[in-house]
This record gives sequence, structure tokens and C-alpha cells, in this order.
Amino acid sequence: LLLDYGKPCCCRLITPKHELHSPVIFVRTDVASVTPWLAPIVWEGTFDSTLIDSIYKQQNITVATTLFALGKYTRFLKDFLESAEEHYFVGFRVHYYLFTDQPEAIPNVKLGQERYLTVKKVPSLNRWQDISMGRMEILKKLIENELANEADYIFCLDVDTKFYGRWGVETLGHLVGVIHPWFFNVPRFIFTYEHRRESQAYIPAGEGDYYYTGAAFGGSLKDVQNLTKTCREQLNIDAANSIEAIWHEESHLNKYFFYNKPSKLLSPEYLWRDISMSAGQVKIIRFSHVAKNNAEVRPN
Ligand code: UD2
Repeated sequence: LLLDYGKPCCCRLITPKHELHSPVIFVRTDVASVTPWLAPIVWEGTFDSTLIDSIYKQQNITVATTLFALGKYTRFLKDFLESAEEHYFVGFRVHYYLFTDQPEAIPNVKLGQERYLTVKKVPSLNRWQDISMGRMEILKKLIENELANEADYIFCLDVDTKFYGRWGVETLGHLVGVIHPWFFNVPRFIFTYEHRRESQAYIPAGEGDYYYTGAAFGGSLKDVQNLTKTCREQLNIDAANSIEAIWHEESHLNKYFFYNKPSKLLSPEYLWRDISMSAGQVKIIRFSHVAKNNAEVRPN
């Protein structure tokens, strides 16, 4: 690019009519902000929220967001929805799809403009692992049967959680995984992948890229449909062989992401585990699990 600042010149390639502005550079040197396959890893300080909002504003997008609240987990809904209305895709169209066995227990939370909630009744289940794993089948059907003309992107989130900071369009991509907060700065051998060959979630020792949480994932409808379809098939094969992967559908998700690399990763800012945990490079906690007594809230 040759720039002409007004001096006499025989070749005038570009004559800028306005002052030159250097683009602001968003760089973090204390964390990796790109994967070895060149997918961005989103951290605070790596994007311009005003600019990225203005780009997506022109696209009139809808973000479907799925939630499951069965049994005592309905108690988490009020905080989830109220905090989402404050921080999650603010200014964009969001349609929550809430699956529950007790529609009568859904709290009345006032939603903003262009924010919608659809409640769907599902049968109660006796094992929390079945509730957690069963999500893949329900998500697959939702995307296939209902969302085709209703949404552009989808995020599938745990409900025992709360937003504390912005979660916006910087998170959108074809296939999006979130790095598990316990495993973002540890060596691979610590990752709790499924290492038994008998399971469809098997990842050989010494392999794998990142350890992703099962509590949040998303992307385009097409990509998430493929993810949920594949994980559900693999879960069914495991069930037929009487084996359950170590971390249930989270293990299958990790296997899927190993062979189908996410196009964007979200740092643990987008899913923290315990608000009192030491944060290190995590400058802002945007979304976190809330503390819960597993023995008290789970059905078994
Ligand atoms: C981890 C994962 C979770 C899932 C699970 C599978 C993280 C941070 N979370 O969470 O996503 O992969 O392990 O082992 O990695 N639910 C109900 N009612 C119940 C039980 C569960 O609605 O009685 C739903 C609810 O939406 C909940 C989700 O299932 O958010 C996952 O269950 P969990 O949060 O109890 O599992 P947890 O904390 O071990």
C-alpha cells in the first residue's frame, strides 16, 4: 500500500482524504489467544465490544438458548434469567427454551424487548446423570424440529449458574467450546478425558487439545445439530454396551471437539466454577456456577 501525503508524485495510488488512524491493537501476552488450528480464544482484552456489537447489529440475529431445570434445579432459574437479562446478549434477540418437569415452578421474570421464553415439559428422571446426558437427545430434536427458521445461533447452558459480566456477540461462531475452569492452565495428562477404550468417548492417553466444559457450548444451528446428533449416538452405543463415560456427556463432548475442532474457544471467563476460586489470568468472571450442595439438590 503506497500512501501519498500530498507531495508531488507521478504515481498517486491512494490519496487519503482523512487523517490516518492506527487501529487499536487488542493483544494479551499473558494467555494464549489463538489455538494451534488458528481458532480465536476469547479473553477480556482481545476484542472491541463496541465494534463487534455494531457489526452483528446489522445482521438481525436471533440466539436460541437452552436450559434444563428438573427437580430442585428450578430454584436456580430466577438468578439465571435475571442475570442473563442484565448481561447476556444485551440488545440482541434471545429466545430461551426451558425444559422442565415442573412448569408451575417457573418464576415470573420480566424479560426485555425482543427476549422470549418458551417452556417445554419433559418427564422427570431419577438419576442426575440421565438428566445431564439426556440433554443431547432433546437438543437434537429441538434444533431439527423447531429452530430451523427461528434462530441463527444456539447456546446450551447449565442452569445452576449466574452471569456477572458481559457475554455478547464476541462468543458467536460456527462451533464454540468453553475451556473448563479447572483445566485451563494444567498439563494435558491432568485432563479427565475418558480413557477406557470400551467407551465411544475414548481419547487415547497423551492426545487431546483442551478440556472443555459440558456446561456451555454453542454455535450455528447446523454445527450444534451435528454435535448433539453425534454425542447422542455415541451415548446410545455406550448405554447398549453398559458403559457410562467418566464425565457423562461432557466426556462425549470432549471427544467430539477433539475430532471436530471448535472454530472459537471461550476462556474460563465464560464459565467459572466457584466465585471464590483464585482467578490468575482471568480478569473478569462473566458467567459462573453457583455453589450448590449436590447431595441436597440432585435426585440421587
Ligand atoms: C458437570 C458439568 C455439566 C455436566 C455434568 C456431567 C461443568 C462445570 N459442568 O456439572 O455440564 O457435563 O458435569 O457429569 O463442567 N440438571 C437438572 N436437574 C438435576 C440435575 C441436573 O435440571 O436434578 C441439569 C441442570 O441444567 C444442570 C445440568 O443438568 O445445570 C448439569 O448437572 P449438574 O450441574 O448437577 O452437573 P455438574 O455440576 O457435575
